[in-house]
Amino acid sequence: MILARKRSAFTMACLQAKFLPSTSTQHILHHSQQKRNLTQKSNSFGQHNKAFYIESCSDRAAKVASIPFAHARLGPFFQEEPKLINQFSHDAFLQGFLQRHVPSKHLQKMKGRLEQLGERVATDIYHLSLRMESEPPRLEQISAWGMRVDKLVTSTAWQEMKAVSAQLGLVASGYEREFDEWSRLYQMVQFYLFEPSGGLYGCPLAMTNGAARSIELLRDTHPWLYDHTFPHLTSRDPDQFWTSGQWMTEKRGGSDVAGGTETVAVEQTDGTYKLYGYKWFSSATDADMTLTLARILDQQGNTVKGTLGLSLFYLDVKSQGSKIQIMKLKNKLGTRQLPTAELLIDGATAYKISEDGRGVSAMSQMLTLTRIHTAVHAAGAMRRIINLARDYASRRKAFGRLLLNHPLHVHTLANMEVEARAAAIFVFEAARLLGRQETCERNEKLEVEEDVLRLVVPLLKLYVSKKSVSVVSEGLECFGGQGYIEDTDLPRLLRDTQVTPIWEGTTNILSLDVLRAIRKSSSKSSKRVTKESKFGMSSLPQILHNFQQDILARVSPGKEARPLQGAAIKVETAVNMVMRHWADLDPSQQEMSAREMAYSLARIYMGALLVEHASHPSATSVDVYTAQRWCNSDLSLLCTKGDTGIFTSSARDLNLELVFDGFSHSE
Ligand code: UCC
Repeated sequence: MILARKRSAFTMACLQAKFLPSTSTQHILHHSQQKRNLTQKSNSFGQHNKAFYIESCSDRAAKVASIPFAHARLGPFFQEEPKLINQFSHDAFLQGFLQRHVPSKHLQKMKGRLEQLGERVATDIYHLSLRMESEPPRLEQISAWGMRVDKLVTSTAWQEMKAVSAQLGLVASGYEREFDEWSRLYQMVQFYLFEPSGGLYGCPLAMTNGAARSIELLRDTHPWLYDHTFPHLTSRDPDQFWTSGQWMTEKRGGSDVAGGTETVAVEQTDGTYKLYGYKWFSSATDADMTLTLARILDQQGNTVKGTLGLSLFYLDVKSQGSKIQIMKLKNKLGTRQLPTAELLIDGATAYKISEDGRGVSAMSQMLTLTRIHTAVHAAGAMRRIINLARDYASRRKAFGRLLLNHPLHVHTLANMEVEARAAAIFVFEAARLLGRQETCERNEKLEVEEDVLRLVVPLLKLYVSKKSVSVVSEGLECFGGQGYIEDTDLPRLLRDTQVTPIWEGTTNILSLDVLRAIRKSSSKSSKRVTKESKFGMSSLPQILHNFQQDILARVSPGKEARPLQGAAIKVETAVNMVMRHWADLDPSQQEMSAREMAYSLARIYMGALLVEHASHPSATSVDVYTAQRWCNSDLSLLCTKGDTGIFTSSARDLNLELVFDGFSHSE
């Protein structure tokens, strides 16, 4: 910049002193600013000036070269772009979490590997994802000679990402269990770093991870399935590695699986089944295998309706030929790298791997994994945009100062940072709890944690996904107009995170899943907590009771530490208020307020995690400040909104009137 200014002053002086009258000098500079080249200038100077200029300027080439606008025609100022640097070594919060939880015998090895991954996601893996974005999959349905081929064409970058994923052991690390109960935590941290640079390959990997866990659980009952698939799903060898699909969604609806699944399974004499149906949203159409739901057709040609009619099937996709036809590729807002398709299944051979009618239950393990993955993707997107925006704040000057010297800008970034940390700790804790469920000996503590995890998974998925859209959107704003420009690769982050509140269960569906888990727990009367507790709840379903106790235990040390006392008490007060409020609602009010209930539980849980983190001896003042900021927000939305009377039956009627005002509707 300084050099350019000096050069510009020098040119001006030369021109004024030696060659041109000052008006002509102004003329030249004016035209330069208009970004025209010198050929154009000679036309616009007029014949007199042109002749004078050419005759007088013996060393014209040198002079021309020194005019700042003449060479590049772009002007002298270039904004430095935000730099993507090692995504692990600069993540103080993540490192603090690992330090706190992972025993020293594992920590150094784990950190060493994550350091390497943090570098690769900022370099070669990221570059691969850019190619994946610019070379989206396409479908060749008819060959040049008129044959129906349904050929899915993916970019070489997509295929390379499969190999990279296998080599990194992104799925394998969850099953090798090298880090014992912290293996899932390690795996999800790998994904946390990988997702924003993974070109959506995290989607097939999520489903593969879910399938691997489902099949691992079937090891004793279906050893042939385990032996045939598990080594491939968890392989680090790119030539051996398989991915899996998760075919749940059909034309009649993505959420209402029980009501919408039309695919039927016809038993064959050899015990296999032939499937017939139409899958509306197959996310990784090039998967090697899939798990899918279907209804068994009995001898009379009837099926059982609802959940009880659904069974789970294993299907080897690659060997089906024309029995699986790709009808079309989906044209989506984001996740454009992913070959998402509509599939017609016309007699594909499949194997039943659940009891009759237990398909949804058998698939729930897979859902647990893919929902955690979705939240990891969302939390990773928040981290990435903030990292870039933070870097940019140290490079971008506006109104005479770097952005980092504008308190309003930094205040905005700090708000985002608190959300991102809360999301990250939520994800890490869910992964830690999952790892414990999978590897630790069962005892009372683990049973309580199982209840907590049952609630945590939908809460995590619904809250973090929803929040990521607003945080990433805010992040784009931090770059001004550049945040809206495709070449920067920033808008992709928003497009690719907008999917997270939608797939794997929308916000409302997951809020209802929370309600379903609570009600299922209530119906187990033997486990119902009926004693009056010191918090005044007369009968809280066991799962909520366990959740509440978990929260209270986490914030207890914080109550002893002065700077955290206020935050800890806020969490404690909120959880008690929410439980009391919820217990007073009738079933229809509980349903209507399910989202506010879920938001409250999620925010309380995140508050408890941040307070717990900040009360650890190794915590920093930033950890304390993060917990304080989080806990100063509304943690008990259910009560805040409920107290306004918004969940009453009259409010329900008014909602209908408001929404359909001026719009006639049946029913
Ligand atoms: O496939 C899709 C796209 C894949 C992309 C993956 C990407 C991952 C991203 C990675 C990052 C890059 S999307 C498909 C999305 N579809 C859904 O998520 C479905 C949404 N709908 C639901 O979640 C519903 O709530 C259903 C289908 C789970 C509920 O159906 P039903 O028929 O009403 O089920 P029930 O009757 O409530 O539950 C049947 C059994 C019960 O067990 P029992 O009979 O023992 O009481 C439930 O407790 O299943 C059990 N169950 C569960 N268990 C149901 N849900 C769960 C659960 N979440 N956890 C544990």
